[in-house]
Amino acid sequence: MAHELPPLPYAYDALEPHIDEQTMRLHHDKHHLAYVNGLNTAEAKLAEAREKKDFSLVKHWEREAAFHGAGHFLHTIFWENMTPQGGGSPRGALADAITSRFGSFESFIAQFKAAGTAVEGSGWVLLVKNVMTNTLDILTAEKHQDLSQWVTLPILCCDVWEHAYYLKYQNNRAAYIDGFIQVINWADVERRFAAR
Ligand code: MN3
Repeated sequence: MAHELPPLPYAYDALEPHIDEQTMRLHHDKHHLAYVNGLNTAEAKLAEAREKKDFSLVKHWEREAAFHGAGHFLHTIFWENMTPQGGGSPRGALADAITSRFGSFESFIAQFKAAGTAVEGSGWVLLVKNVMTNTLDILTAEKHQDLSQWVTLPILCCDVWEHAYYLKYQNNRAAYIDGFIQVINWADVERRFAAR
């Protein structure tokens, strides 16, 4: 079953002025689509390799599957993590878990922003739930295929690759993260936190 590019859950300009329409069109229609196509190619090549029992290129195609697969799945969460009615703060069990882990919502936001700003080069800052301990952490990934803490699930993903913000924010990634925080769909993050 081939992977498909999921449609955005809102219009391309719905997150203005925080995330601009042109960035959303390029980011979703070009960048994300490239990950979907790359993952499908990698999985087809791996299936072909299994069929032929020729794994001479397995390292290459597994790396491709990691790069494009991580890109596809993290972007899918990233779109749903945002909403035009976003911002504010979470409620319920997620709010309690954030306070328990980070001291306060304000401390969480401060650490999330500091972590995202400090990522070297391209990558992600992620709020993750450890499914073994049921606690939260903020983790960063340089690029994204290197994110390999297997017991965690990304539930809030902020793309800090330059293509996510450069047209509007240039080198001011911190301001972009501020904008992202204004459009977070906390109901979606709460739903992801509650799921196992
Ligand atoms: Mn991206």
